[in-house]
Amino acid sequence: MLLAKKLIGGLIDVVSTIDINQFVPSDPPPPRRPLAYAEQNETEEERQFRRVFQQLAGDDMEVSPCELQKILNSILKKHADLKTDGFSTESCRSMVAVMDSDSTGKLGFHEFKHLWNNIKKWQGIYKHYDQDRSGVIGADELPAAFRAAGFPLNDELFRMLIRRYSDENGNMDFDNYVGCLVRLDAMCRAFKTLDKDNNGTIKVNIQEWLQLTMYS
Ligand SMILES: [Ca+2]
Ligand SMILES: [Ca+2]
Ligand SMILES: [Ca+2]
Repeated sequence: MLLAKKLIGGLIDVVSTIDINQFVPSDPPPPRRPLAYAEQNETEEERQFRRVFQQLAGDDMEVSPCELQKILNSILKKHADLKTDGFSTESCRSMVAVMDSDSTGKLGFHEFKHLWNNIKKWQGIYKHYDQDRSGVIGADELPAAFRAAGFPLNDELFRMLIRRYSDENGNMDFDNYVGCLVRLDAMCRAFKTLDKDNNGTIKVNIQEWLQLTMYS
């Protein structure tokens, strides 16, 4: 019995090479606050950002997947050092879904700002870890870049992400990189929320599992 336990224990140690405590997903977007409260307590930077947001979001003050696509692709045009074939509709729908914490189907000010800050942070990492200045993150550059972003995955997971998000030469362009990180970040954040005792395992039922995986 003890031996069996030891064997199983050993096996689990071998299998779980990922330490949950080394994962650093971003904080969740803050809850929606009354506009009057938000405006009173804003820094000058936030006020400026809100003015820009108001222009981008239009009358409903929320950014739809289609608006997000237009915003991101118009910004990308100014960054010749980031190789990309443009953010796709599907990728923008997925990003809105994982950032939409109040389930409006669009991004409100705080949700958008949160996504924006993450993209800015990840763009810095992308440029830094694109060591051969090819404009894309090669398979050899990916582990260090993702570790810097707070996601120390194991080799198997990196291989899986390369199959899913990189081209046939193993290169990840900028829009695929952002799409991958937005999803990874959101899934890790959701996991940490469910892993209340922080032991690296969660128990979910089919409903919770589908909510987690299908709306992203
Ligand atoms: Ca792409
Ligand atoms: Ca929303
Ligand atoms: Ca590169």
